[in-house]
Amino acid sequence: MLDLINVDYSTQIPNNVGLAEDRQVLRGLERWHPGYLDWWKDMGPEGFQESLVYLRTAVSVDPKGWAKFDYVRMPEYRWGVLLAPQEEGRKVNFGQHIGEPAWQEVPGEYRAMLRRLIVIQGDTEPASVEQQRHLGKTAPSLYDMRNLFQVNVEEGRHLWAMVYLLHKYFGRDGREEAEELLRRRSGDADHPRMLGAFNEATPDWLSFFMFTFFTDRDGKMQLESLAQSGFDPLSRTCRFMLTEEAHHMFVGETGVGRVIERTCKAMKEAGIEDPNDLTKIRALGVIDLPTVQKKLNTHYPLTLDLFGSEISTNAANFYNAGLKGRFEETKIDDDHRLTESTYPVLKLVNGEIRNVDEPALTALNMRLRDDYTNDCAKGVERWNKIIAKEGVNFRLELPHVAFNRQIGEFRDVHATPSGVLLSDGDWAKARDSYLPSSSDGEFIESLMQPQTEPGKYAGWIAPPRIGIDSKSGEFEYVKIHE
Ligand code: BYC
Ligand code: FE
Ligand code: FE
Repeated sequence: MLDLINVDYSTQIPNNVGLAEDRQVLRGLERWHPGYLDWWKDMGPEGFQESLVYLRTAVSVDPKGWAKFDYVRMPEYRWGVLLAPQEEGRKVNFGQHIGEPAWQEVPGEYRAMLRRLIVIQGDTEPASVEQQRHLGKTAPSLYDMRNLFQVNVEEGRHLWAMVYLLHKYFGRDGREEAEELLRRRSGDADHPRMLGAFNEATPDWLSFFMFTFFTDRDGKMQLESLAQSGFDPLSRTCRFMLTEEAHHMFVGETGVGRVIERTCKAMKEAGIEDPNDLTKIRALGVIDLPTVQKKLNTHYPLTLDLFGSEISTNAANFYNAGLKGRFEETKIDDDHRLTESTYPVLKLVNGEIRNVDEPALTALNMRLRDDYTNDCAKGVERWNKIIAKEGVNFRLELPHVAFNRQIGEFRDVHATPSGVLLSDGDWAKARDSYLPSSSDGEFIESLMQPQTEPGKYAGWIAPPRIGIDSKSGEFEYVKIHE
């Protein structure tokens, strides 16, 4: 009898999908495994492959307790294939097949579309590990270093999740796609990762925290939409990935929160009231709030680009086919077909930014992006509460969606963070007041000195309120030389 909650360790690949009885898929994955380990050693965290890291490993998919914490050398991490338990009688919940039983096999007519969705999802996971591989060397504490590596090994597991689907359901072309996922490289001129944001650098820890706040949150939104899928194995995979994703966003939100807290406290101690007095604030060895805003201005638009064009026939086709739904699809009270309804889309009309009603089906990217923006805005308000509590007169804001975009309706225009359109010349003059300049970057880089003593934190970031797995702040989260 297959135990769908607990993980089977009898094969090299921990899983709850009965791999031991699925010889062909098991063999395929065992053949892929060495290439994965080579990739991890080449492109995973640089300089810490032999260190003992206090990591959580998924040992179950029981929501009441699925993780076990222990010291692990990262290359020995047990990356597993874990799907949320199958729901009895689950149906396709939207699109033209609404009401039909959810598919346990790939519907032939949707094979190409589904494979593409899975490959794009899979491609982002190793990309983020590549983008973050150099950050261990400048970690502000062992606690933060451990969180970085936790995120990294779980993104590795998310790659496994997609590779399992490719091997199990897509035969030879699935196996070829799985090979390609190990071949592309973030930022590589010849073999880049598929989506824009995953080819950008993550130069410092403030960028890492912004990335896990903003870009992992795109992960959340996309996974939520794919968790609605009528293709049941994809839905079950994404549902379990979402439980891990929560920690990644926690790392980002608390990371930025701790940067802000430290800056405000240092300003107060030094009697500095003006948040724009950069010279004095930077002399304290903390990151001024206007520069935090500039980092936010970098990562939010890059992530908005990951939602694709506002108007997209791809998105309409994914939905119609029952492959990719809306955020919280089953909680929405409408016909779940969207053939008659409209959705307001922000567009550029005769040089003005305006809301235009568009067919809801083709506006699904815009809708998901709006849901994402709402989710981000709540987090930004929690940051603003920290600033207000420290008595500093400053607010962080999400820039307007027309600001600094590469994809969609606003890709060819320049706009200020408040959404006023600018000429090319005015943009060139104003750019460095909106986005990090090279001197801002150099200043942040100058702060990125490692702090590897247990219980100590770099001067630009406050300690966390609580540790991981109820451990104390003094706990040695990474034993670097063991
Ligand atoms: N960069 O109709 P359009 C995560 C392409 S993050 C480059 O506008 P569509 C994670 C597009 O592929 C979640 N190319 O967009 C986070 C299409 O190409 P083709 C990842 C882009 O298809 C942190 C063309 O432009 N998962 O998990 O409706 C750490 C026209 O496309 C971009 C997913 O994204 C871009 N930004 O929507 C670790 C879910 N945007 O077909 C992990 C799966 C668009 O003409 N993906 N293009 O060659 C999707 O649902 C959709 O592919 C997208 C794009 C939402 C990404
Ligand atoms: Fe992921
Ligand atoms: Fe993530």
